[in-house]
Amino acid sequence: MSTAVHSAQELRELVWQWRQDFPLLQRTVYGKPIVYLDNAATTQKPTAVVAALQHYYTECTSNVHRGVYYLSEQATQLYEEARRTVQRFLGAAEAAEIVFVRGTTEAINLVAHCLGRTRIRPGSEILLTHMEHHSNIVPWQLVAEQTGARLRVLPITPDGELMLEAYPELLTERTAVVAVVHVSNSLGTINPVAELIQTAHERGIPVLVDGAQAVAHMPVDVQQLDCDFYAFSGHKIYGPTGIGVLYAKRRWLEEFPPYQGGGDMIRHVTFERTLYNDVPYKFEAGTPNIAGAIGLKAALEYVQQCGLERIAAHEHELLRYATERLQELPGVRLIGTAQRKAAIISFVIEGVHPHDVGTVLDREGIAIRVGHHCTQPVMEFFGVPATSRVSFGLYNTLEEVDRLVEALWKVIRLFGVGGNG
Ligand code: C6P
Repeated sequence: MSTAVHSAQELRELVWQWRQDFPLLQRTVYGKPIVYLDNAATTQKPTAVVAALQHYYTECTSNVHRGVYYLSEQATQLYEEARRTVQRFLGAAEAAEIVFVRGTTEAINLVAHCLGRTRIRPGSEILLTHMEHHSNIVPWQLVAEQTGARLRVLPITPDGELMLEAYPELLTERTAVVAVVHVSNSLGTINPVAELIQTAHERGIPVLVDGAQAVAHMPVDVQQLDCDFYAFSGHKIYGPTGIGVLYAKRRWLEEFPPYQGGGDMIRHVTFERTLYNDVPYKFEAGTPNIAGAIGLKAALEYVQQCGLERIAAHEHELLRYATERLQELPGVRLIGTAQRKAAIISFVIEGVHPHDVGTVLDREGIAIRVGHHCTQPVMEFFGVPATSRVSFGLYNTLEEVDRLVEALWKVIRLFGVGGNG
């Protein structure tokens, strides 16, 4: 099937077809058809992913890289095919640059830990941005404490964009690494990561990109970006929980010491000394999430079959329409109004706590996330304790946006916002 971007009408019809692939979307909550708008937290799973998990568990359960028997060879083949699928999906130069981990959080911890042991020294600087998820702050803080390095932070603007003019001065001869989110999970901002990487590389500084909120919403090519590290989670791209990916250029994986020790990451062990396995296995200690990797392969194939350009075009239309409609509502303030945004809208309603918004919406069958979204520095910047956040996936529709707006009117009337009591 061609993945060329279709007309708006064709896209809408396709979305109704895609929806059939997600059994959960057929269910009701409180007697109402579910409207699932919390895709940044996790996505629903298509039947292809559930079938891939079931196939592994019912047909080839066995461990990988260890057995000489048929089942184990089959499981190993599926697991390694999954690695090659991720490689192609990200445009990586070789499958050995794909490390399976639990998720974005573990991928970032791995890089922080390893850089902490190889490159980060007392006085080193770790450059983050003000819009990072806690997963891309705390691991670096831990490393800074251990090594005597310090964190530096690229500020953001009131629109929720990076203050790019401040970037070059923040890159010094002490900067050991730049770690930046591709798409902000609380603001929706798409950051110009290719430019940030190029500027850092001109100074010989490696860059980690947190792609947790990007890969399901736009095509990503790590060789084009030229990032040193790219992290994402399977469960945010229609795959299983507990599986994620660290892409790292081979030279880093060769240079890094192992992150964890255990089975499968070794070549030879004596009590005196251990010889480590080749990359990427050096970083996959213990029995991996075999089913997860196989499920992730099915998810990536599913997304590619839908077409990331088409998904992006459809979600852009949802974002445009929802932004327009939310702005019509009294007392609504959008948090994050960047020029380039993906699939996420954060907002507050004057005088109403986001938890109340979430609870009223829940009774209408609408699932959104309320809270600080693990980005407390962002909340502090905007002077709010929390926001309500709507985040789209490929299966959301304009009709669902209408239901959201209707439910928000209920909130507005219930709390008498702007005299609408
Ligand atoms: N954000 C959200 O509702 P894990 O938990 O490892 O799969 O992903 C962590 C993570 C890292 N970076 C970004 C930009 C993220 O959005 C997330 C997860 C979820 O926004 C849960 S807090």
